[in-house]
Amino acid sequence: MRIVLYRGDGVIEPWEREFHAVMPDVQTVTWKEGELLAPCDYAVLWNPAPALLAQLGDVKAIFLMGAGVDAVLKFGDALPDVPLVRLGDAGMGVQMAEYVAHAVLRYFRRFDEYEQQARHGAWNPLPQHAKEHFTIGVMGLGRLGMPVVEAMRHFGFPVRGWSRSPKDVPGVQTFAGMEALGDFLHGIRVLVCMLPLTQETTNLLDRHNLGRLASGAYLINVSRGAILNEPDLMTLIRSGQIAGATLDVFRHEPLPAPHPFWNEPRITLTPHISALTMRHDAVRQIADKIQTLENGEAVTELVDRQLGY
Ligand code: OXD
Repeated sequence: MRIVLYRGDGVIEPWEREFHAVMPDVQTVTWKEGELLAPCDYAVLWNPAPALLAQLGDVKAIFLMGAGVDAVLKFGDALPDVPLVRLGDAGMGVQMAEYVAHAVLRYFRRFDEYEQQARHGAWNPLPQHAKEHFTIGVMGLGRLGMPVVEAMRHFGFPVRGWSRSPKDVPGVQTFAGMEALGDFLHGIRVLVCMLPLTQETTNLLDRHNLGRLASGAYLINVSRGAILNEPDLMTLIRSGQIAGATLDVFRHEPLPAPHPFWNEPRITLTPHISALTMRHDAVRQIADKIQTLENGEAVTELVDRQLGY
């Protein structure tokens, strides 16, 4: 069996090593711009080049090395008509839960304010926030959203969840669809965005929707930067309507040097690290799914191109 491995960032060697360890009988193939690809059974990709995609019409499936599919679906009809499989929770769910729990607790226990105070030599205990008024709203209740919901429940926060289609989650007030978005957002203290980037979610977090949160709310975005209207967030932060944000993803990555987010102390930035792909877990998962497909069975995490995830 031959598998072509490709990443837009060129970091292929560690993936090749992992594939050889997990699937010793498989021949891995690399590809460079301008080359003709020899026939392959499967493709495993991240941020693919259009010229490679154009040569994948005969593979049995394309696997992605991550959970997000926007960087591939943007090619539309140029994407070969073969099954497209995203990564499931390959060690990413727990990392998301760690990242979000850290950010929420930092705001809830006012560590952000204590950091500022300490810089000015101020010893000044602040009143505690009341947990019952610190509602956490999680947008996206999929494989990566649910560990976040569970972590928030573990700490005893009131939790709301919003998803495209109705979901029943014990102990969580759930809302579904655009018609319920206003009710979901109303009065939330910390909004956590875990949504996939689709036509519907692009710019969803704009001045109007963020303005529905509680006064002094916080935003945590760990999914895709283009879901957030960045100038609108700056306006709301400057007005005090939004007290702070923790952002791991941006419309343009790396975040450009002159971007106003860099100099805004109420925004905490990280370089798209909230849930790093664990190579070994990912390759194990892909290997299992290849076996499943070879057995003629259906795999999970098959991308629905209409829905966009
Ligand atoms: C992903 C990502 O989609 O790393 O997996 O953003």
